[in-house]
Amino acid sequence: MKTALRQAAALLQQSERPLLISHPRPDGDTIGSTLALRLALRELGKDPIIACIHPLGENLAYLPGADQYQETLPDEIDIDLVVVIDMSDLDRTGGLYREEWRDRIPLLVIDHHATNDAFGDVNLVDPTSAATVMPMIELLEALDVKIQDELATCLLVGLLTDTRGLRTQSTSPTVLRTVSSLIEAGGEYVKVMQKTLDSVPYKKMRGWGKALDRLQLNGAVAWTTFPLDEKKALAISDHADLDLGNLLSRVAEANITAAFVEMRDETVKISFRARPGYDVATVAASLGGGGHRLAAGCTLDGSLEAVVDRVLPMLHRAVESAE
Ligand SMILES: [Mn+2]
Repeated sequence: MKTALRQAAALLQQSERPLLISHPRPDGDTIGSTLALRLALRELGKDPIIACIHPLGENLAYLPGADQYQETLPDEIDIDLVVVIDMSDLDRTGGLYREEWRDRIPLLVIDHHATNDAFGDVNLVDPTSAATVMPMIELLEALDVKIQDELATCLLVGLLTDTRGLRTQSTSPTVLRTVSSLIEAGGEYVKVMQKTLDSVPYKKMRGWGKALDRLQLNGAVAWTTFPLDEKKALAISDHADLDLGNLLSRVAEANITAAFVEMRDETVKISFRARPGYDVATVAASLGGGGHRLAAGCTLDGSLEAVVDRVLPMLHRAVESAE
């Protein structure tokens, strides 16, 4: 980490026009970390470009600099460094990264996923961190940037979203101390809680209503489905995250939950959640997906019904094997 930190800081110091990329279906960590780095680099007199192939949700669009995001990049682009943020492999740039850059422009990776395969020229990756925000803070300190006000708010967003409001297993004393110091530095904790975490667009909540109407519980497995026609009726796009996985994870009687969402390309996207002591990573991996023991996912071909029939027995076996 220490060498990577020094090298990462050096890359940013040498750069004049870095391109910062956030991952598709952007969450608070990729956006908060990117916007914080953008503010820091501007303070250092640089001219960073920020990009993400999908638009930001309303719960992130209020952040400083959010309106500067580009969804596509011009063919001719004048950059001297690429920084990819909160992603474990290059596919996660959603196609924004160009292979032609590989030999001429350095690639800096800032991330916290255990599955990160160190695909950059410099990899500032800390798999023990609750969010990418944590290595980002170390980097900003190495760059001698003062963390305060708007910048602190951006960092709070990443930390508060990746810990789902400080309730995940990753919420360590260090995380809580970091949140405290970000608040002391002028980060707007209540605003982030209100605007980012406790803010569900009306049509998304209507979607939850439909999904919850179909909620089923069998033993310790709870699940629901979200068919494409309902998604279309509510004008919910495929990249809009319904976040059903986290919603279902709260069913008290369930140790494993699954949300089956029908996509426009005739696949079904599944979000799995497990209570501590149970494991959905193995199920997801056996279906070609990935993730962590407590939160994982995959995408399968087939009709909603067929996929549900195929996957439910696997979830019951996962419950049994943990007991
Ligand atoms: Mn993250």
